Amino acid sequence: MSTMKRSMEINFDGLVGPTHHYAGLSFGNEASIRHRNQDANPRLAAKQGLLKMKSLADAGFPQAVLPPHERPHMPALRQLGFSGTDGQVLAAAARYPQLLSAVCSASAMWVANAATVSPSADSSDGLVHFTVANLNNYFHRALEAETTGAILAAVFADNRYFRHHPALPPVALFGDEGAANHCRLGRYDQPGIQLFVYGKEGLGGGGEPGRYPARQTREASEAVIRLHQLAPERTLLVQQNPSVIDAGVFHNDVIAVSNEQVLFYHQSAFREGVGVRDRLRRRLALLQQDFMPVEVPADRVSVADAVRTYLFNSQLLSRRDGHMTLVVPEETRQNQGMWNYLRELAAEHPLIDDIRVFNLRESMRNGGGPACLRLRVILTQEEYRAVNPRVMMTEPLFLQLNQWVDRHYRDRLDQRDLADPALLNEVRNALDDLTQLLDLGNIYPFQQ
Ligand code: SUG
Repeated sequence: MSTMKRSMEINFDGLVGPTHHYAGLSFGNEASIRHRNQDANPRLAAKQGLLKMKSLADAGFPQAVLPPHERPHMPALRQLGFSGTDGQVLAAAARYPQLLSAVCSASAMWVANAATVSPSADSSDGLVHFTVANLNNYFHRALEAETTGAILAAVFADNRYFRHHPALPPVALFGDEGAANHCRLGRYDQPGIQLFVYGKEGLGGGGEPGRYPARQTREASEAVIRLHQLAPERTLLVQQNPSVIDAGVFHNDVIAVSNEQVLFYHQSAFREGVGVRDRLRRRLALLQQDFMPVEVPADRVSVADAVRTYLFNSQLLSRRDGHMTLVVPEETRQNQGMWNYLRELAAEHPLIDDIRVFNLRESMRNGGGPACLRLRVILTQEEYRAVNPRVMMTEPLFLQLNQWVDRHYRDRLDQRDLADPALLNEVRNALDDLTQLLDLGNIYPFQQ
């Protein structure tokens, strides 16, 4: 096979925005609730993310960056009846702290929820498909869809290769959380199997969690399968175990991660248990592809510990030598049992032989680990050349973005700062600079 055809996975990480704070907005995400109203450090948060991007780029993994969104989201406040100057709108909204927090949330950093992406090897029209996630379970996240669409269109602009679908209708029946509930198995340059993991059936039946919401519906996943032109035999739709959602696994990527032929997951992740493994193996065998499941038993890692440490919210990345690196958050190293497990895994597994640890504490305190912060896109060389090159992480871009963060970000932010009109101006100035730095055109409401 010629090198022209070689495909790769690029991780696009969300850059943390200047209004990063802890508002307790996501019921069912225990870290978000636990850290509500604590002081946040947006500057540190952005730098922790940048460091992960740069270290992985330096280690040879293709890495890119996606910009934050405009917050406070003034159009949303105006739509809700706040009026007057921007300062007056903010002052009036400050009387509703949760609402103001929602329109200021930097949640767009968790780009695993930005969209579902299917590689061209899997789609019947041979294009890379993107469906923006509606994230309609929570108001603060539902605000992301429009700008996410604009950003993806600016980064993947060439319609000879890329096909963009707008978010599904923003109603409960079609709750869609993007790639966080989607795994792909198979070699990058060959047709693979896409695993869609839903939390409940929107029309009922099938059971659902009792305590916490199931965010992804089966109906949403089915719509994405149709939009992306995926043949039914190349997909698998399975239900998340309702009891793990009730234990704080609000997205499937908190309990499972895939890469090429490997699926690394907890024994309790799926409602139908081992059946998922057997079906995946059969489907991959039909494509003449291997399957290497790593099922972590409950007596080795409890679901509670998985949620606390984010073991499975890791990135499993292919190296050029054919082996894999597992990227985990610092919290896994702090837990002795978890760390012992990881060391054994790396010593014994034929492919996963390298563990990299990152301190992502600012994001983790809102329930966002390494995998939440990235959107994976599998591309051929030709498709890769059609991506906006300015978003690729390089030494100069890393330095520029760090300086940009130093110039524009505060090192302390809490709920009371959000109504400050100076913050709005700081954000707009920062984003204006950034769109130029990354050559994105006008993607934000304030630039229209
Ligand atoms: O949607 N947290 C995000 C975390 C998303 C993690 N992403 C993945 N698992 N892929 C969420 O719950 C908390 C915001 C706050 O409370 O301030 C928040 O939105």
